[in-house]
Amino acid sequence: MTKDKIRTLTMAGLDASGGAGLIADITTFEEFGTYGQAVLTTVVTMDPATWGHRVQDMPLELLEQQIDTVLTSDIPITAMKTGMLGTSEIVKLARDMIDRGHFRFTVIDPVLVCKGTDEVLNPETAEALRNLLMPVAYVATPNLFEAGQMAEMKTPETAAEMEACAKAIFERGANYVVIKGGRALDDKEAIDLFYDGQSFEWLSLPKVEHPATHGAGCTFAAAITACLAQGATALDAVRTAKRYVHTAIANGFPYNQFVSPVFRPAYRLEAQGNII
Ligand code: PXL
Repeated sequence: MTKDKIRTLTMAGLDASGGAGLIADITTFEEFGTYGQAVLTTVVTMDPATWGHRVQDMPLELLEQQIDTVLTSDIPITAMKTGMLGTSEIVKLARDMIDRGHFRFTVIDPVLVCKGTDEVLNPETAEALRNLLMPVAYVATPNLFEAGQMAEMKTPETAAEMEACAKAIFERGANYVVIKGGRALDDKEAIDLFYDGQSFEWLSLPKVEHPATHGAGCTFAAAITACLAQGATALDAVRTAKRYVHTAIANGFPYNQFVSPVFRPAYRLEAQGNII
C-alpha cells in the first residue's frame, strides 16, 4: 500500500480564481485517483473591476528548485502535463525537466491564451512550444487558435483545416494530437479531432446549454494525463476525459459576473448518485 501510488505532475500557472491552471490539474489528477503534484510557473491574478489578467512569472531559480524537489523521489512520475509556461525560458526549463524525468507520458497543452481574454502570450513562447515541446509530446492538446500556432498555419475554421493542422503537429513529433474544436464548429455538438498519424477520429458530445467552461481545457488535458498514467490508451484516455469535462461543464456555475468555471467533482458525485 505504501508504494503503489501513481504519481502525476503538472507544470502550470496558478489561476487565482481557481478555475483553470494548476488547481484544475491537481484536482483532476486526484479525482482520477492519482497522486497529483505541481511545479508553479506563474501566478495569474484578475483585476476586480475588469477581470483583466495579470501574469507574473516565478523566478527561474525558484522553478529549478521546485523541479529538483519533485524529481527527488523513490516513486517515478508516470505522466506529466504542461500548462501555462509564460516565457520561452520557462518552456526551456520544461523541456529540461522532461529530458531529466523520463516520464512515460507527456501531455503538452500549449496554452497561449486565457478563455475570454485576448491576451496572447508572446510569439517567442509560441515558437519555443512549437520547437521544444511538440517534439516530445505523447499527446498534444491545442485549442483551435493554439493548433494554428503550433502548425504554423492560420487558425482552423473547418474540419479540413483542423485535419491539416493535426497532421502538421504530428509531423513535429507529437505521437497523438487532439484539437479541441469545442463549440466553434457546430451548432449542436462540441467536436474534437483525434489524430494518431494514420487516421482521424471525430469525437462529439451534445453542447451544454448555458455552459460554464472556464478551466475546461486544463481539466481535459489533466484528465487525459491521469488516464494515461493509469494505463489507458491515448484514444480511451481522450474519450474518458471528454466525458469527464462534459459533466464538469454541465455542472459548472456562475462564480461572478465575469467567469463561470467547470465543477470537477461532478463526475464522481454523479457516479455516486450525489449530484443535485
Ligand atoms: O485556460 C487557460 C489558463 C491556463 N492556466 C492559467 C490560467 C488560464 C486562464 O485563465 O489562468 C494559470
